[in-house]
Amino acid sequence: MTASDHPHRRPTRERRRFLQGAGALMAQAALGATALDALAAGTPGKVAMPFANGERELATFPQKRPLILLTSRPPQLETPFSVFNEGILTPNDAFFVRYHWSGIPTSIDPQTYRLRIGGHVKAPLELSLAELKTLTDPVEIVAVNQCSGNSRGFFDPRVNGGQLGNGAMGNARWTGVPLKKVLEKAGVQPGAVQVTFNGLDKPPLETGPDFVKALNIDHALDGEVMLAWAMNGADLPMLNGYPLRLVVPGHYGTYWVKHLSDIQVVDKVFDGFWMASAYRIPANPCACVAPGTAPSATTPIGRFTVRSFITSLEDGAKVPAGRETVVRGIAFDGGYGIGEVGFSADGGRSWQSAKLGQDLGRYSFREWTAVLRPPRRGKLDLRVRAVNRTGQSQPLEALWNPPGYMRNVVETTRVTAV
Ligand SMILES: Nc1nc2c(c(=O)[nH]1)N[C@H]1C(S)=C(S)[C@@H](COP(=O)(O)O)O[C@H]1N2
Ligand SMILES: [Mo]
Repeated sequence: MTASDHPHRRPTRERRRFLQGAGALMAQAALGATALDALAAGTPGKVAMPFANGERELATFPQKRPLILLTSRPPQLETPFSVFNEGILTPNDAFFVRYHWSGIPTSIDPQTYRLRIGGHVKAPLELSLAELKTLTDPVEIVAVNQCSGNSRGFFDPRVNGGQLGNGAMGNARWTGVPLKKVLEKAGVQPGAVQVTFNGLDKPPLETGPDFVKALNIDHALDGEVMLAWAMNGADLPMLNGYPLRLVVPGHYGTYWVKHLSDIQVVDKVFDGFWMASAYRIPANPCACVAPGTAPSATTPIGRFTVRSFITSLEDGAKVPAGRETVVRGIAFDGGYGIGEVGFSADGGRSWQSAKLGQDLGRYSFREWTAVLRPPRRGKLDLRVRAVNRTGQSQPLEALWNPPGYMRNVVETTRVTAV
């Protein structure tokens, strides 16, 4: 089955009306602060995550369908998990939203917007959006964006931070130019060590550290890191970084700086708060420590761990006994590509190889399907475990670290054959 075979959800009347409203906003590439409040205020429903204090409201923000509300100032929205069964690409209006500071841009004029490139370069640049789009041939890549703290709500013992379910991830086709081309135009000077990225959002008070991220120079010049202005064939939604964001394939969302406005080449390791103090993981192969303990050394978070999910059946679903049910899901990793997906219908005692779907590239979600045929009525523990092309896989017991990052335990979906 391919992405195009998936039944796409028909827009309800409500949704269509909202999208029309969002279209009007999109035309001006603006989100009024009052519009944000008014739209967020109309909560169309509630959901409950399967962990303590997991009750959440659904909220509609401009250009977004109802999403799971974590915070409204700044907007932090999670994708309802059922969306991942709609198709392999996550629709823009369902894509999750993560910000650190409430000072987010609500209106950006694409005519006056500029991207500055400076620091340890031969010729500092200032590019308009139009200049950037015509600098070189645009490139496209399908890549997963996932927050480091995706699934944090499942950590046991619990940890501080946004109590996310599994919806702080999404897969999109990104269009833009390789960062390398822009850096080459500016001319990187010998002695360059890292490149820093800053966006137009700001902390509400000047004492808060501005959200600035850095990549090592080799990574920044690898030809894959990209400055993207479109996702899934449309302008970036405002809340996903209009008019330009960094796309760092295979790497956690923290590096995917939104509303990107300033790039600096630096000749030492950047020591800003969001690199030196936050988004760091235990510096050991599992990025884990014994629950409740602290790591002795940390390092900046990097590539995604391997993950896989069942998307076609929810916990508590009923399946027919004695008949076949095709179970479907997704798998992804940090960019080596999924090699194999194992599916178990007996809590991990026996495994069958799932069938892999269309390959949209090694950074994309990979669809898988497996046939379930419960011989008799009763409860079933369905498990899914992916292995990437370098042999990395998922642990059977959850790994733990203090910030609640990189969760990738083998997932269990409990269903009943009836
Ligand atoms: N300018 C800016 N870019 C940002 C952030 C931010 O707070 N400000 N958060 C980062 C984090 S932690 C994540 S997970 C991703 C989320 O991308 P999304 O909101 O488009 O889903 O954006 C990243 N880029
Ligand atoms: Mo994140």
